[in-house]
Amino acid sequence: LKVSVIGLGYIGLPTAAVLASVGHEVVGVDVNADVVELINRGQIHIVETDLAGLVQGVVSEGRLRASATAQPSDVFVIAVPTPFKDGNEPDLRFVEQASRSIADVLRPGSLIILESTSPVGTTEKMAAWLSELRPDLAFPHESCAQPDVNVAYCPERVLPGSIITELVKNDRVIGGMTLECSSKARRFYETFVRGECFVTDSRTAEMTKLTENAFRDVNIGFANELSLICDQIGINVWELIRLANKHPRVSILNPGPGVGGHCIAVDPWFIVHSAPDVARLIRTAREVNDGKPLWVVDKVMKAVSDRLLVAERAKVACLGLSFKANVDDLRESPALEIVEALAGQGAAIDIMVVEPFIEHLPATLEGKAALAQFEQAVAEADIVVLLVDHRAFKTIDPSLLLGKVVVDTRGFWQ
Ligand code: SAJ
Repeated sequence: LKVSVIGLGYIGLPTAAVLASVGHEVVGVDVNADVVELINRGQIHIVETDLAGLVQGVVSEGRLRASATAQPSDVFVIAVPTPFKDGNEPDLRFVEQASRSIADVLRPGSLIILESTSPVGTTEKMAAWLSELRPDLAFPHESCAQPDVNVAYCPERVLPGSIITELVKNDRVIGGMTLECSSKARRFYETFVRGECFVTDSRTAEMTKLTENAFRDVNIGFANELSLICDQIGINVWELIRLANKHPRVSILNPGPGVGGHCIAVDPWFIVHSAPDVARLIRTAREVNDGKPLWVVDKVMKAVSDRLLVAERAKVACLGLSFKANVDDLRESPALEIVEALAGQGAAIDIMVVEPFIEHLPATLEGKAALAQFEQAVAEADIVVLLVDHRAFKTIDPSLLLGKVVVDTRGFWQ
């Protein structure tokens, strides 16, 4: 099939590459000219396991190419961001732009699939926008069971760091606007997905995606709340969770410095926004998780104050900046939020940041912290703050930590 993937980010690019690798003729479309040029040279702009080789292979074989404009295709997969605008409402601007960008090249028989995490009703909205732009084509809606163009929602569910594997292995939920839309979309996914494809309507599929991430957020919120309680009453939360999880029906997640990334820290708000009066637990979990970075900052600042009683400056090594282990992604990272807050304290603190996945500190930390090498930073520090459980930090020589205050937000060295 000829497939256009709109948006070549963390989801779109791996999806385009996998589609090309199973034999589809794929055009990746992105508004960023640098990204288009880079991909056409067989290179990539993100760090993701096995992605570089895959893209290089399919580009050199001529099965994937990037373009700034959409091309006529059998299938259009839309994978663009859906931010939560200024913390107030879902921002569908990019879905709208993507719809505009494909409107001209649609033809009878085209299948459009939205993969972006979206508030319930977005797929219907997208069909309505397209219908306005292309009055000559019949789009699916309540009174049109036999549309010219098929529209479905099929959320991505892949875990950053394992995207290529999960794209193929995971089950998919496919929500067509009509039964025909669902079956067409299902046949398309079955060309590269080895998991099962479950069919439903578009609204249920949209809510399924939001529910999955809200479920994880609520469960991490539970673990984070436990960590605050345990800290207050003097119990080791890691030991507690390990023991509670010995129960056959208990499976508590890990407390951490907060919840980051552009999915779990954002998507539950879509649910809260659509049903604010009843989404109480989901909202509270968001608040608990969003409060955790400041709690960590307070812990570190307490250690800093103690140090400043006996020394002129406190040296703090912050281990990790990314939003989770073994990725380079700093979006909504609680680790970054914590380091920025520490750097803004105005106290006599020297901050060393260790982040193996980046070469330069983000602009917000420039001149306020120094990028350092792991062992050296730990050796020099008075206070060591473990923020991200990167594999590279596991093999620490325990003697390096002797005599230092350790704030291990992930229970990594327990
Ligand atoms: N975290 C904890 N404790 C845990 C697990 C995670 O503090 O026990 C933190 C992480 O450190 C990170 C954040 O939560 O800051 C989110 O990380 P994650 O690994 O749970 O999830 P993401 O954001 O990388 O990917 C999620 C996945 N969703 C679910 O697991 C339900 C993925 O399958 C989705 O495709 C992705 O969101 C998405 O794009 O929506």
